[in-house]
Amino acid sequence: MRVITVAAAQMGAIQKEEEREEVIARMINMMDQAHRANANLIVYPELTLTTFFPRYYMEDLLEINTWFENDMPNASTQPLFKKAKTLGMAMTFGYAELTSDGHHFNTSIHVDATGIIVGKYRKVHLPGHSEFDPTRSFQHLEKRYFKPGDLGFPTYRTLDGIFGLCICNDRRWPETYRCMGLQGVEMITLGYNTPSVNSQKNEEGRAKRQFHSNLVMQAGAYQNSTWVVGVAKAGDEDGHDMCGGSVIINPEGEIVAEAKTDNDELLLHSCDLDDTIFGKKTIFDFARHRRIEHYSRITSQIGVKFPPKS
Ligand code: ING
Repeated sequence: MRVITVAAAQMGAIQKEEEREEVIARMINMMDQAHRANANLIVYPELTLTTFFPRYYMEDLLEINTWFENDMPNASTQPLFKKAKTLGMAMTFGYAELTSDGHHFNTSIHVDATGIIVGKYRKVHLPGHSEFDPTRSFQHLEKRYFKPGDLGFPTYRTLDGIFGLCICNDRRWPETYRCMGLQGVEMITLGYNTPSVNSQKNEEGRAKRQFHSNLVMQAGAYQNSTWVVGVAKAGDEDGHDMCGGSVIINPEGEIVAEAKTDNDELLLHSCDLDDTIFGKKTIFDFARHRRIEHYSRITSQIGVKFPPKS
């Protein structure tokens, strides 16, 4: 038995004007709640510290950079790191990272109970677009504000297991999970900011979005025999509704905990990392079953190449 009590800390809406300090206070409040429930690890959403700013079209780099963190920890997040260390709580959270050499990433980190950053990931699959798109009911400018991640899909050993990170749109791509599955990952933590409607297909509403969000995480968990913790930033941000529905999914792909509200809401579940072993030793024993001689398209081809017309 390698049981970890996981707290999935869904965050309700963060308005554009909300200061980081206010958000950190909410995060600390949830960490206290998680500690009272004897949690070892708390998982926060993507871009936890601010509103989902890629919905806004900006041109001025100084304005854009106000949404980014230069260092981590920094003055605003230090209280969160200090609280976590005091409580002996590990945490993962996402933020907009501006590197010292001027690169912008959508980043997530895993901080262990002693305050050491043991895992870092930069979002690889950036959805949306880079220029203002008047045909969309709202903008989704991640390709404008972030560079694709340059760290690959790392895994790392902590809490007596093998952990990995991904972020939001990454969860929709099977390659994400398999790259970590091929490293023996036992728990993947991810955050998401998912608008409740499709900006290019208004009839695609929250129910369908929630279905797709669960579908891809459950598949990823099952097909790699790993736990998946998916945590939303939810609710109405300045008139833009975001899906909630944070979940904890076991290595058989079953949802074992699910958020009921669109507010700050803590999900708790005791996750035994040993529950990943059976799947990895049987149906998804990659070494025994995979036939990589037939998979070359997956890394040699970016888009579709159609078969010849007869
Ligand atoms: N948000 C959304 C997500 O992947 C999206 C964007 C939604 C893309 C639905 C495609 C379909 O959940 C982020 N931040 O990636």
